[in-house]
Amino acid sequence: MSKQGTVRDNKKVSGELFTLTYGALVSQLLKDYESDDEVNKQLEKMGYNIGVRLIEDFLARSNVGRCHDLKETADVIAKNGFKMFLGITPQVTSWNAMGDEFSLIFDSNPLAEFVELPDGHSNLWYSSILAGVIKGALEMVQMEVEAAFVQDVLRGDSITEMRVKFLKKLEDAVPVGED
Ligand code: MYR
Repeated sequence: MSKQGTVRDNKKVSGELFTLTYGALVSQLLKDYESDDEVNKQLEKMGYNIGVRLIEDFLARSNVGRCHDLKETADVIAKNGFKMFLGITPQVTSWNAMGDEFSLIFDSNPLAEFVELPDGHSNLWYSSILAGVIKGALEMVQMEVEAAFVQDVLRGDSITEMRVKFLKKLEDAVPVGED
């Protein structure tokens, strides 16, 4: 096998392993918590904790500077953030009139490949962890947002869509002992 083939195969295997690992995490949460709502919350919380850490890595590895408006931020999230960590580029679309809310449409979702939702879990938002990642990462650049999936092909919707709403600009935190 060529070296290039091996690299591609390894990437595919680690992608599959990633999908399976995430599936195992969701399955475990479904056992541990009584309601889908609670599982959604847990996934979001985990994502938030990942996001607050991942942003540092993102800013260090990308050449992205400060964004001037939410449109720029949305593009950076889709074209740089998702590309860097998941190898996908969701479409940025459906801006509201105020320009403070947009959608990310996922044509592919590495977390959910070959996944079927188990019966009886119609309130589960399988990929909620990603909404949490966005919230956590943006909070670290002083932006409070709401983020949630509003459509998911796993639930029978025609597309997978995350809605992101800018809430407010956060003040820079004052380091402990310096206020
Ligand atoms: C700024 O204005 O300071 C730059 C804002 C950049 C925000 C980038 C957020 C990256 C989120 C990564 C999402 C990855 C999901 C797997």
